[in-house]
Amino acid sequence: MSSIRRALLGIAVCLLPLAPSGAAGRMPAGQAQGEPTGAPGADTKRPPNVVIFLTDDQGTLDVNCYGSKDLYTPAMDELAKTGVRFTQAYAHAVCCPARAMLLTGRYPQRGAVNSWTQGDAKAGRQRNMFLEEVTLAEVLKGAGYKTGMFGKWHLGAHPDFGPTKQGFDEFFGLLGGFIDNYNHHFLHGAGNHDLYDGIKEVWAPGEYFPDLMTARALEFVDRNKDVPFFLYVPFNIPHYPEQADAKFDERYRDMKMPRQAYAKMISTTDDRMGQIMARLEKHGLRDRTIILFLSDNGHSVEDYRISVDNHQSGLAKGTNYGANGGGGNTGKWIGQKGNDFREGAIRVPAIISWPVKLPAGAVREQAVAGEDWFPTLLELCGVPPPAVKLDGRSLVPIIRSADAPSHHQVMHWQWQWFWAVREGDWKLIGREGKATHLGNLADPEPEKKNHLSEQPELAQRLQAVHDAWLKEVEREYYESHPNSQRMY
Ligand SMILES: [Ca+2]
Repeated sequence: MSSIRRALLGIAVCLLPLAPSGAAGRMPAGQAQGEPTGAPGADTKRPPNVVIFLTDDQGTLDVNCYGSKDLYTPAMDELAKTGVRFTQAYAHAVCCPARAMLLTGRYPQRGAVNSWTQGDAKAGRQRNMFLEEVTLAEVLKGAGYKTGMFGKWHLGAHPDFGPTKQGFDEFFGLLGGFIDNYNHHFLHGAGNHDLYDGIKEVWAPGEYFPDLMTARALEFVDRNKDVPFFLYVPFNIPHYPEQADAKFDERYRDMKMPRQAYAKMISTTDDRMGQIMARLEKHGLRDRTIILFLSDNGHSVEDYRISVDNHQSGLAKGTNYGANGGGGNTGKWIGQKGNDFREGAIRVPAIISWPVKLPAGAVREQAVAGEDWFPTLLELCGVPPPAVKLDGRSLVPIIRSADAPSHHQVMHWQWQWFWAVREGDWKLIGREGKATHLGNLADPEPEKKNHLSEQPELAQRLQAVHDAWLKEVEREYYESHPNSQRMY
């Protein structure tokens, strides 16, 4: 552990005795002085548990409570009934940066997550999120929480940079972007086996991964039911390969492809979320547990086949493991996961639920960023933020009021050499130093028309805003790691 990292965590630990569950200054939302926390008779000093369900490639409106009428998503819909649902929540266009912003509260570029942080863990050091990034797990662990992560990491595969080096007491799952759910191999290129318990590679051929990770999450809840815990559940689904639970076959029998295959994956994900929520209920923990549910990026329209002979997974060349080419529902928005920053790529379902403490059945339309959840959760837990520059802002005022202003007049995204900047209803999208599309979210068909040639001055001004942002995050990147690889 670096001295900077030790010092930062030390600050959080030192401050801890001053702030148990709103005792000093920072009150959990909705809690009046002297009001007990948690279940009746519970330890009033005990801070709330935190559970994050991060789904993978679940599109903008692909939950029934977001307007899809053809899906079966009872667990996700239950969270909307018992919580606050955001209609304008942003994550990122692809997996890695969405995870970095969620876990650090910072622009992903600050932590070196501007290109794929993945690879075979046994193949030596490749791109990893900087170890100096302070994660939500580290801060909560410093505040006395038990921390567990079960699912998909995707912030660097090297054992020195994995979840157990970033604040998680325990980890089970995959380090890279996706796996076959039965043989647990990453399937792009030549493939590689990717199933780990902590830093140890483990094998479970033939066992369905969503059930393996859910079993570990349930066991974690059972074992830690009497102490505060942070349970991070980044599902590897509905991301391809679309290997759904067969119990949903009949329900979607008459649905057309590719939505049929995708819908089954959404319901499979929802079902495993529901199992974990039921376990919280069983232990009487629901009222003392904050649940955040969100997706990492928009739906995918990818489709792939095994490209080589003798693939590590044992699958034959030509085997289709794709996402069947789409199936997501973005309503009036356009765009999808990938090198794309239109709304369908970055606007995701997001719900926060803490019964009794936060509004129930509420909807918020303010624009919120993926970086905002980190300070939001810390404020709700009564845990001081770490002494680092955070780009996110606590959403507690917005959670409490539909009239509170959005914190973000300007929003930024970048992935490799693709970028976007949004100001008001305008969004400028570009590649390297060149703007390519100026869209307006208030148009009857949002972002369809390119206003670039009509509005050159606006485009120029927004590009300058982006350039200034990039200069600032790049400066920090290179100054903090002068010998690091190029950002992209
Ligand atoms: Ca994803």
